[in-house]
Amino acid sequence: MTSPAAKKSAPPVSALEPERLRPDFPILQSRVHGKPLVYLDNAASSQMPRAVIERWVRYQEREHANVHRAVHALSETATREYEAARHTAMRFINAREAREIIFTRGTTEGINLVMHGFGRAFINQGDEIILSAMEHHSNIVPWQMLCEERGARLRVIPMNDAGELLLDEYEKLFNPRTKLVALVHVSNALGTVNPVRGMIRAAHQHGVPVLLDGAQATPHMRVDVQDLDCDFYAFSGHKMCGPTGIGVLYGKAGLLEKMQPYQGGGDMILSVTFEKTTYNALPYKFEAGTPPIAAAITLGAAMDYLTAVGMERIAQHEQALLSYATGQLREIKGVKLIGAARDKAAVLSFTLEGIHPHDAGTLLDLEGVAIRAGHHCAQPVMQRFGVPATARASFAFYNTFAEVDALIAGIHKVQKVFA
Ligand code: 7TS
Repeated sequence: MTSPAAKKSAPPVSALEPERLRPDFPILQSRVHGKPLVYLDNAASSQMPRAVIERWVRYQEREHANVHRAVHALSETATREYEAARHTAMRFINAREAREIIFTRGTTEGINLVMHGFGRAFINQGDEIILSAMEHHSNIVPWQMLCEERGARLRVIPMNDAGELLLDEYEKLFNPRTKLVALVHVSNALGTVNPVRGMIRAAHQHGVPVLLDGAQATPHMRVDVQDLDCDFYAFSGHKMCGPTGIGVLYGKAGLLEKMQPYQGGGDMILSVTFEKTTYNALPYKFEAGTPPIAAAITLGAAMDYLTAVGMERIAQHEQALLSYATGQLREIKGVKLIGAARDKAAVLSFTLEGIHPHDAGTLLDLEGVAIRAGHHCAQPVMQRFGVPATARASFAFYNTFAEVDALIAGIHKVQKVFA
């Protein structure tokens, strides 16, 4: 079914040709409620191509052993592949050294690691942490916990009605008590791409380090931590065609070295006596216990896949999807877009007049269209825009213009049901 709006503007042509990549993704061939799956919940988690799935299988079938301990051949293979994945991650975000790459469980754990390792060491009574009004809960709650423990406080960068941070207000928040800026690179609820490079420069002029939450950036654009000059960068594997249970925390080596370990246990030590333990070198100091070996190696394969497709081409195609979908949504009466930043990733948060986002999501699902409805773990964003929840369509490079049409047709159907 094609909507009246869809007929008006022909889909643009994209250099990426997602139709050629889609056969790589077994799950994209599925049907849901008898309809072809239109997967538009990529900000929550993206899908995995066969080459990445096969990397997991190959590891389990032929390479599995514990890492960094045994002298036998399998353990050496597993260790080599695990460390190769670290190097892949280093190249993917252009870190200087492999020891600046710490494998974590995901963005959430990466931020919590910085809270424990950096926050507990350097943030005390009366100190301040700057966050933005569009943070995901995972970049709010850990800092709130630290503030409660230490008697520190949060300062929040406000945003305008388009969902753009007010940079003048940001500059005014700095004072000698400011100890950290913790900032989302790309908002999951609004799609806003924050001008982080300039914001980092401003923080550094005050001698304040910056942690970026890159969960929604690494799947969609080329990220260069040296060019950004961020001090920490956290992201998740499962949003970038990798598995769940794995993510990366990048940190500048000089800072990581000054930090306390996050967890204690095996692998993170050099020597242990009942009197004293000395810690291992980076990055192992922050990787206590048996790491998620299979997941890390598979994430390396996901990064290789994305690199082969090309991050620039991915960004360009997703921008074309965004502009096509935005144009179509704007033409539907009763649709209100939440988030209209000039620099935006392919996330469309919206409300439908008189229809709860959960009802819209449930009805769209019956059409095979998977979106997310809710507060997107960003309740302060919902409060800022005066809505309890939004419906959110979020795109990946494998999405097509025809899938945008299916979303639009689905929305028309939802409105008809509620009319
Ligand atoms: N930061 C941002 C900006 C996110 O979008 C998410 C997950 C996280 C942090 C946490 O990542 P995790 O892998 O540690 O869970 N965002 C979403 C979302 O938008 N819908 O589901 C999860």
